[in-house]
Amino acid sequence: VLMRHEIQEALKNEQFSLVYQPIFDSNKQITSVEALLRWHHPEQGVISPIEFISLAEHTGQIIPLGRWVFEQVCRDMPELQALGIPTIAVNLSPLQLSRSRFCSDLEVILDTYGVSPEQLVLEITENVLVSELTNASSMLNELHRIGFKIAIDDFGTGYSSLRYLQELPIDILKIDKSFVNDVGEGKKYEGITRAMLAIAQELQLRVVAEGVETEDQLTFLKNHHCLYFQGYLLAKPMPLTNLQSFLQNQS
Ligand code: G
Ligand code: G
Ligand code: MN
Ligand code: NA
Repeated sequence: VLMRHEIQEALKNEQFSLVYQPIFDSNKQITSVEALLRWHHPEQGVISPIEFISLAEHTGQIIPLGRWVFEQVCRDMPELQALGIPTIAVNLSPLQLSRSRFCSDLEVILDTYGVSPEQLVLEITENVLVSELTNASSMLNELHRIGFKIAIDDFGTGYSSLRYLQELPIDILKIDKSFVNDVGEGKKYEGITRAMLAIAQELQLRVVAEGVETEDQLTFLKNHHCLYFQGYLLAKPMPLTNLQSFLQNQS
């Protein structure tokens, strides 16, 4: 089991790293990458965030850890820009959004590294919007006013009403992989995915389909006006250095 002090130690000992998973348009051009956290534990090897994010949320360590992620993304930004990748998506946890200093902390980091907020997509899960912890609406308005793009992650799996799609400053919907998994040859639960794509089109929201694993899924999504795709079929999350060779091999 992971102990609470281990996260603090791991930050100090530089055991965290980021991998980047490309997001493609329908011409297989990379339009963005999503930053995903990895912990290189000295005894346990590489640990997925599924194993430690909730612990970090309970202990409050998600605050320094989230700040580290944001700083690392800013440090990597020049290299990603040089590769022709215009934006990076960063996952946020609800606790980060609940702090009143959140916006000003981010602005200080942007300043330090000379990164512009337009280069960043902030991914939040739908449940942030119904969390009692956060005054999500005013925080999102503030972040959007600064210039960040806002994406709803795992769209369709949360407990909030659809009304927020119209009321909040949302730029992107990321359709959860559980829905993407249900479309294509031999699958019969395509209705919800089709309906989500129709809602997004109606509200002029950009849609990213997550967890695309088969050509059948990709074809279905393209036929229903989805324009952006992420998933193992196209590319797995990879360290920055591998992204360079990935792009070279692609062209
Ligand atoms: O590849 P994957 O195992 O990376 O991610 C598992 C889960 O961890 C996903 O729900 C993802 O959103 C979350 N996650 C990955 N990186 C981060 C991060 O930097 N911050 C937060 N809050 N969640 C992350
Ligand atoms: O919650 P969030 O959407 O941020 O989580 C992204 C997670 O999905 C990461 O764990 C990432 O590694 C994983 N992932 C990305 N592409 C695929 C895929 O094609 N299939 C599956 N099963 N997982 C994927
Ligand atoms: Mn995400
Ligand atoms: Na997701």
